[in-house]
Amino acid sequence: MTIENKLNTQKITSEESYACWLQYRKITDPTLVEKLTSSLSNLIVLDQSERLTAAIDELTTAIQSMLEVKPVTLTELGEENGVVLATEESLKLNNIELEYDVSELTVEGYVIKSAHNNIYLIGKTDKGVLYAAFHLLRLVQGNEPLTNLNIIEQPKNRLRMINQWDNMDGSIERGYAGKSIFFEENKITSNLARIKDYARLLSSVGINSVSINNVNVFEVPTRLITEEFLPEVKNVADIFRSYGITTFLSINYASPIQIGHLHTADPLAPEVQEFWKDVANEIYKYVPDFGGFIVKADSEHRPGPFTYDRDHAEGANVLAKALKPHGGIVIWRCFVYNCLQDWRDRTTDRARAAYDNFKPLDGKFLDNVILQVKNGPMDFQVREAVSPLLGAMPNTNQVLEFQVTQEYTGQQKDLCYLVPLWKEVFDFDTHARGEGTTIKKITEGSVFDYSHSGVAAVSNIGNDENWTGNTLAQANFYGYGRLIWNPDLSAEEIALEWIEATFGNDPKVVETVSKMLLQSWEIYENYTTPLGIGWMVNPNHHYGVNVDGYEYSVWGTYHFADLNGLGVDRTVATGTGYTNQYFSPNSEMYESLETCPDDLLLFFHHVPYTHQLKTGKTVIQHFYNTHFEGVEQVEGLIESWIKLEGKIDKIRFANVLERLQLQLINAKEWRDQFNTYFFRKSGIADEKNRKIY
Ligand code: GCV
Repeated sequence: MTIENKLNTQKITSEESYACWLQYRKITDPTLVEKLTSSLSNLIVLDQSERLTAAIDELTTAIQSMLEVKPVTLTELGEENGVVLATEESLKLNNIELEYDVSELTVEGYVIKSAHNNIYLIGKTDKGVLYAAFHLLRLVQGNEPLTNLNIIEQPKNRLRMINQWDNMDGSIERGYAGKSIFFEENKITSNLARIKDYARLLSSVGINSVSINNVNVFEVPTRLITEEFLPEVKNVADIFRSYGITTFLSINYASPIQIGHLHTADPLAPEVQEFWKDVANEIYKYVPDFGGFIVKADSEHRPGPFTYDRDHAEGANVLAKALKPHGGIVIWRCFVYNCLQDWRDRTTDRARAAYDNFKPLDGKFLDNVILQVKNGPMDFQVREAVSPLLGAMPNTNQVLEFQVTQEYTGQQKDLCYLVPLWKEVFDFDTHARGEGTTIKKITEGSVFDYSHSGVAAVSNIGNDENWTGNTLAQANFYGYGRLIWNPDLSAEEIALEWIEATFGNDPKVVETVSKMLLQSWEIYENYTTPLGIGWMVNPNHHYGVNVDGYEYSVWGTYHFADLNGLGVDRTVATGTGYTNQYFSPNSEMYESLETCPDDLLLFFHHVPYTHQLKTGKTVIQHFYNTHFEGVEQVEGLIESWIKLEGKIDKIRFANVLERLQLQLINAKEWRDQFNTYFFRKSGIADEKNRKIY
């Protein structure tokens, strides 16, 4: 039996599993309860809107659950003190003076302020008020006393998006937490309550956009943009809107042929342009604030403008023109490469593809097009170089793409907290405008004059009771939202917030889970593919070790291992020339064997097994060491978790333990197959004489 079939997905109902970080557990300390009750018993809401209703609902549910008091909702300021919810506009109308000029807030910003014996939740708009309400509840869950509050928050990134890869038959591409919550049997779900709970979770961490269907759009979902499905898309969009979230759809580039019955999808054909205009007009009748389209074109067998000898700017602009009058945008993915390339030809390099395809088009896209670029040039490996396309197109809007779903990082069986990886990407200095041009500054829109920028990521949720399959993978969902709101938050801070909201404040639980999360990326890398080698996964499903594996490596392995050495020579001097896609001094740093960082060594260079790393170890010895250590570390994770028995409810405890045990099987398989393979290739024994099978 393979590991992926061993998972005994639990169908046991558990409120804690479902609630994620919105547990709102009862507060037991009587002094704290008294203080909080006096601050939170009245909710005074000075405007009316769907989002303010959502904020009031959330506060009411949470306060009732934590303090066992149902707060009273009032609509004007009077004798009673409490939590005041207001926008900049209503603050003015009510002549309320706070020691802060609210007009300075950006459009989604908010202030939480103690003043005049009230707690003010003030947003530039009602969206900010909703975010402020979630922030206040985060403080209460973290046992903060709520005195002298003076918090000013504005998101650093404008677009903060989640991409569902959900198919309309209910399956999810790269989904590891059950079926889709959006679709079943080629229809949109009737379980709108679950969509609402998803919207609450997204909004609580500041995510403001969602695309609900897979970027690989096949037959039925192609029709999502037609009258057949738009009434139900509207229902979903209505829910998201009241939580400050804009709805997008992925489209099939061949729609003019498939649903428009035209003979072409050529973006320059007038009838195709007409088709897209009509589609846009129809969509906006149902969803007046529709966000726009996500497009995967000319990649992995998907149709695109290349069929008509058009470039991607021509391809995207036809859609952008159709959406423009309605305020919509096109998010055009740069994951464009030829998956049937022959890898034995060493001048061919998949890593080069995004830059080679898009860099020459800089400035040719309309201003409501955003290019979505994966964080690495390959495909969400446990470690890759940062994509050189990010920052290389000063005249074209860009959005960075992460993957929260753990396709190549353990598939929510193995523990892998991804926030430290994302932070490394954000902090990478591209040098695009000299030193200090970090990725986070580019996505924040402070380097180039972008009209749109931000971050998107592939979701990791499904209809499992706990949303993410592995309870601890909820930390990635939470962490993604919090980090893209503010990329300067640390991975530790985010982990602590998540743990306290999810499991409570027991110091032993907080300390243990935090340590487990923070070590987990390194552990996963240790027993899988260190030194930037990547891949070596089973074809198609991508879980578990396969030394020569991966479906698109039929032309030869991705790692080029032979009797003498391994790694991909991406240098200008002797390899694919990829290092040249970086700005100086990164290009020189990666080009030279001396300065290339060890953790990306095999991503950039082909070296002998005896090559000495900066630690003094050889590559082969490093391989043996990390693989033995990785397995021991997983055993350590299990020991740590077992010590929490009784401190965490049984269902979540068992859920994580079951996954950790599968992780151990996986880690051992990786260790044994990986070490054996390289021992046989290199003929070099482990200097510690450990058993290699
Ligand atoms: C949605 C990788 C994944 C595919 C995914 C693709 C993409 O190749 O394995 O499942 O397709 O990336 O990002 O479009």
